[in-house]
Amino acid sequence: MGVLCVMAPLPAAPARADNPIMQTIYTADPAPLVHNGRVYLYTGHDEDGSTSFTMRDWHVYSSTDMANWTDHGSPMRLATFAWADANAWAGHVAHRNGRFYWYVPVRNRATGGMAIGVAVGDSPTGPFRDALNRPLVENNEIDPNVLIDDDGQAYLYWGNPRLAYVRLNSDMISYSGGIDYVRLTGAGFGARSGNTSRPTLYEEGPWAYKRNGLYYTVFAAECCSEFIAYSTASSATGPWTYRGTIMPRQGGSFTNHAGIIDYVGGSYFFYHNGALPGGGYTRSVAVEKFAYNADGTIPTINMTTA
Ligand code: FUB
Repeated sequence: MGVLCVMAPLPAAPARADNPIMQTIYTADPAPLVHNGRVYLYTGHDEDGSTSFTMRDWHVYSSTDMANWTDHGSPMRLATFAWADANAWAGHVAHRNGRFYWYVPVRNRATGGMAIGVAVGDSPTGPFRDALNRPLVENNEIDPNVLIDDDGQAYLYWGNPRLAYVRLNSDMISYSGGIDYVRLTGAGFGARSGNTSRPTLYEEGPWAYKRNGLYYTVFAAECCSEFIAYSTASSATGPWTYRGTIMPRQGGSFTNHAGIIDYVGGSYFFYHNGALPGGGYTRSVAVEKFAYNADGTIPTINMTTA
């Protein structure tokens, strides 16, 4: 689809263009959220000239028509988490209790390992503050994603190389029980070929959600470069069945990262690529409109530039 671009300094202002959505800064790791008739798009930010991951803040955009986007600036950065010192990587925002919970992986200064923090805000555009002043989860893995099931149970998934989850309490900033690990099997997540320590295609970036009674986990597969694949299940904890590729390897970025929403009668697949001049570490978020097949499976989706 021909989409948009934005970019206006604060105060927020609308603008329009084509894929990639933002064309004046590099953005990565899209996490869309539909709230009160508006799409909020949370992204990471690759800094100019990056030759490795140089990511220090996150950005927020919003739209009511998927064509004109408003830039809400950068309401959250590494400094939001006093215990973090690097790697403002792929996050996810969930809405509950009238609040917005932004889960992000960052490097813990004390351990040097990755940890998942959670910030909270009263508005989808912030301000956000560290909800705990310490990590929520610490197992040196990345890419948190939340699914709130119909019975109210919220699950926080994350992981590279494993796929882990915990059951969040209703306060969304604590969890009960220990960390569970999804059994990664070829039937569940696709068999990986070649000599590798990873048994399946699953690499990172889980995007778990429920639609029409079916649970989906969309994920970045088989780095590098990555393609986007997915699995489905009849419960939030599996067992999962591998369903194949959604987005093939395309776009000149060695990573990809998906987020999916339904909005005003359409379904939208967000991802990132290397469409803007730069290199593998200067990525850009884009979006494609698509339609689910009648059986709930997802068709192949190709990247577009307009
Ligand atoms: O943007 C940093 C990392 O690259 C993310 O955490 C991964 O999902 C990959 O996109």
